Amino acid sequence: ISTLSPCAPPAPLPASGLDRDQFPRQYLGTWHFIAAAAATPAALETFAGTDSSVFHMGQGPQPQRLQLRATLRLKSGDCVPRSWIYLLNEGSTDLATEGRPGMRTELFSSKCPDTIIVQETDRDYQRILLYSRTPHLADDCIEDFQSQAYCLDMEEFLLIPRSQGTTQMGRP
Ligand code: MYR
Repeated sequence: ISTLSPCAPPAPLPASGLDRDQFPRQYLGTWHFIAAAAATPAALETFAGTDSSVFHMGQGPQPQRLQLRATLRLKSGDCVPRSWIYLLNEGSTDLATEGRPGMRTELFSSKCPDTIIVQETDRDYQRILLYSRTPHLADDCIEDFQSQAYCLDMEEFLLIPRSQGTTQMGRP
């Protein structure tokens, strides 16, 4: 062994002392999809045709439900709307997806401000995704995400291109 490099996986958002006044409120609103990482290419395949994508997290009709809407911009230039309902668990920052019983979404803090790391685990894949409040993110923030992914043995990396310009919510 030559050098032991310090390995730091993403830090989970602290669930202890979770304040329902603050959470999930501070994460509502617009997020831009920046990058994804996984151990296998198959886990990232769903994003392979994706150009810049914008997500909007909103409060559902009941406080324990969140509504996520997305406009995915494809490399072809087409925009595809998507939506999900997340169910909040009492005392936790983990999210369940309505209609996807095997799927778990966990939230992690990232070192850069105004970014969040989301880990998705389903029966057959696990991946981490980086979102930012701003469409462009400094390279060192992206590199930092990538090294956290390496730490989790996720060596497949996908930087979401934005060759079609930024898509806008509600304006496909
Ligand atoms: C998918 O494409 O597989 C779904 C992606 C999930 C995107 C999550 C976007 C931002 C997350 C912000 C966290 C808010 C939690 C209250």
